[in-house]
Amino acid sequence: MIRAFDTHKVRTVKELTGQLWQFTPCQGEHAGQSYTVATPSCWETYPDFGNYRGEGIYRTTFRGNGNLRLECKGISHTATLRLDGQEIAKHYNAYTIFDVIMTDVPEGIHTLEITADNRFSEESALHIPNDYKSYGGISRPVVLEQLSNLYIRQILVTPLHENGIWSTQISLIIKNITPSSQKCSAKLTIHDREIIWNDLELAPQEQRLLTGLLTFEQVEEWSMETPRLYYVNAVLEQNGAAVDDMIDRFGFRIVDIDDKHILINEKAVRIKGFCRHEDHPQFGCALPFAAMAADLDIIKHLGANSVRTSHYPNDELFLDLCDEQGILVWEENHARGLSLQNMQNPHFEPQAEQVIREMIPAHYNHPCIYIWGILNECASETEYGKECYAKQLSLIKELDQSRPHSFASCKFKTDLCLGLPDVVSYNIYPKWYHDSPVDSYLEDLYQWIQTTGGKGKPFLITEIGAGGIYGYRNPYHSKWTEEYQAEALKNQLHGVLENENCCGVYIWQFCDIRVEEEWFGCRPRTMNNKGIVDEYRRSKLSYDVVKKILSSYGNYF
Ligand code: ADA
Repeated sequence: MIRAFDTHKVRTVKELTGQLWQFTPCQGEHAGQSYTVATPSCWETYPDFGNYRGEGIYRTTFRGNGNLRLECKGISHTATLRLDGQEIAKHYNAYTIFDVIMTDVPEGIHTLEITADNRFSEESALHIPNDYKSYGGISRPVVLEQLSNLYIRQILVTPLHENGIWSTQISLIIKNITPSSQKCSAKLTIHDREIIWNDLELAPQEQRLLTGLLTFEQVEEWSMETPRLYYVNAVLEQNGAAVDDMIDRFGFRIVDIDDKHILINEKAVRIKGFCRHEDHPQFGCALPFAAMAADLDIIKHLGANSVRTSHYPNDELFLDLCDEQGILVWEENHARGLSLQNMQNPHFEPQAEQVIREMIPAHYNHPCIYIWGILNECASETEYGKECYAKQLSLIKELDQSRPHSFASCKFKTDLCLGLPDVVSYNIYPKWYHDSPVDSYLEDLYQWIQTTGGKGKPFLITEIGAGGIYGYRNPYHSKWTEEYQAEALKNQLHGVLENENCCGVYIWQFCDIRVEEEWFGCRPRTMNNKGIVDEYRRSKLSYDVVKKILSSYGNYF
């Protein structure tokens, strides 16, 4: 399953994953041997490859000809693509979509090779040994599309609501992929409205931006309670015949902030969420649809209304599910805990910027995303770091003025960047990493934030939690027991949710996850054990405690 809906009716789309490919590791004791594996998948789930760090070549064949578009939704973490032995694309980062256009492909059977590489090196500034695993493999779908002479590259729909009237600002990008000029017309439809652009002529290889505004009399809003989705359908025609199309979904909802709250359609929402890694003992980071849906069932059952995609852009199919179920999403670019030295790696800024430039257009239309985050717990206590934060936050605003932005800090009273984001967000661990009383710790931090650029901004706790090893229980409730975790979370959640200065909370974290031995080998089980459920989604004692507390608070202030 690629998406929760068909994104094309005219353009033919064929998923190349969702079947067996050949896999050949390039290093290690099995180098050069060929295996038959299901895709999408991570090689850490194959026998003998549980800890393989290196390159792996995935191979498949397909019949095709003419103009083709290949889209990779996620190759972890560095990809090199070859068609019939010729390199056609390279891409860094496991969590963002990339594509390659191949023109005039001769008729026949073609061989596609995708080399995935999950090694750490100076060239990889974002995938580094960390408190989550950089898996290896084809972790999200690979799709082959048949194109004509022109195609639709992107549709962005920005809902507007003024004087009680809903409208949508449209931007449509089309491209001529031939060496000759092409005449065409374009039509875009939403609900009972349409825009037509006639008599277009695109020069060879020209990319054209088409814009427009549609106004509506009667539409239903998207909200957590009534997540009403609408389709946007764009078609390109040449000589009266449809030659390409694109379908996407969006919702009529507006995100705003005031000096204390995040507002969805002018209602102050109380964020009650979980930080969630894409991680599973059976699938690595390549969770199939049913596993994603099962995670969301648990999250809803726990009384939560939001997910933070810690610490990278998520699979768009997961976002489709959040759209359909009214679950708010904080999505963030890919970074966790990068030090000043990490941020001074010359590859850091271009790689972090690339993730933002790929994440926002690809996920722009999802109504569930209410905020963009960057650079979780990076060096925001340094002047150099502040320059990086400022550049990336302004890039987000350049790409999307319809949503607030933020970043999750762990720098307590040393952060230099709180004047930059729309929403001030902190990761705090009273009762875990330090024994401070939650209430006074939180109030002390909030008062300091008022003096250092955070005044007049919503204040969000983006992480709070404690470790609890599944099955470890004792009458002393010692640290790492399930009892200790439940008591700490009870204390922490009441402290945050009863604080009138906080607009909400994300619990760290939804489930236990694998961590890199290279750095977090000290963690028990080489796992981050702060999940409310363990890696197999088995409830810990904190599950019922968290459910009771979250369920006792409504979605709005
Ligand atoms: C940080 C970090 C998380 C995780 C957490 C923890 O806040 O953002 O990714 O590492 O600490 O478990 O300590």
